Amino acid sequence: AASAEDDLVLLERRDSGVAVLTLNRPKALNALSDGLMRALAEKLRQVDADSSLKAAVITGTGKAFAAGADIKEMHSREGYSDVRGENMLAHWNSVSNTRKPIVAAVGGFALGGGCELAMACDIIIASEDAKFGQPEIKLGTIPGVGGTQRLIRAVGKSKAMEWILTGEMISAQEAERAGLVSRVVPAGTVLEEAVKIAEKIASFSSPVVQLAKECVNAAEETSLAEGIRFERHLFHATWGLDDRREGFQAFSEKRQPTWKHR
Ligand code: CO8
Repeated sequence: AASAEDDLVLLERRDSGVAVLTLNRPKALNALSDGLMRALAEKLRQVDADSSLKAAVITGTGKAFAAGADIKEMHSREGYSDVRGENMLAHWNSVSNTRKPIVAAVGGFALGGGCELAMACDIIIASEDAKFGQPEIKLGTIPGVGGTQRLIRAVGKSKAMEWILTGEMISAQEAERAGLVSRVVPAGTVLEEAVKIAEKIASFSSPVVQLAKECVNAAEETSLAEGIRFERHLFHATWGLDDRREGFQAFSEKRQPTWKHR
């Protein structure tokens, strides 16, 4: 049965194998309430479990991708025992735990938890009107769902420190120069551009795509030598897949491969 919480994130299944997840609390600039994050976690679980879906796009509505965690909701919690007791932020791991690739299509504000959500995705495409930032310092707190860890990996120490310690907003163009986003596209086209990338990814063998994603992500957590060993194992593992055989066969026969596990 559909609940009100369900509507906080809309899931559209496209025939191309791409799921479009739309954050849908426009009146609050898609502030990421507990309910919204629970709905997002549930929809991502559905995407991972549905073999007809190969990749996902997460996008916002109107003026915002997401203007942060829900400040009013968080403010209602008093003290450490409240936030720890409720395990505030528990649903956030669902994004990085999703095995299928996720493209963030960011238009408007991606602030605080919104910037952290975009960074938990695999690729960020920004509209030219996108604004990123970690403004928590202005509220007397600090990023709480990966911002301090993911931003430094994305843009290096000096920029990460400046952005986190000043709380200033970052334009799409600066985010692209710094390597936070992979490209900037004209306003109004960000969702379709992100979907195109997701469709390209969805056209390849799904298990192979997921192995590649897992490998790239391992680089953020391991030493180089360990990461290279991990990569070698997964590379060898592709020899166990029909699709690896088909890809090589198609090349030698000068034809397009037909993936079994699309
Ligand atoms: N939380 C709750 N409500 C919000 C949020 C938010 N993060 N952002 C905007 N809203 C609400 C506003 O209160 C307003 O509601 P109402 O109409 O009822 O007054 C509505 O959305 C529209 O917003 P504005 O009128 O402010 O729109 P403007 O265009 O004037 O301003 C801004 C847009 C600049 C984005 C402004 O809304 C703003 O500064 N928002 C807050 C940005 C921010 O500080 N984000 C960081 C939040 S802290 C955080 O994310 C910590 C993450 C780690 C912990 C995660 C815990 C779950």
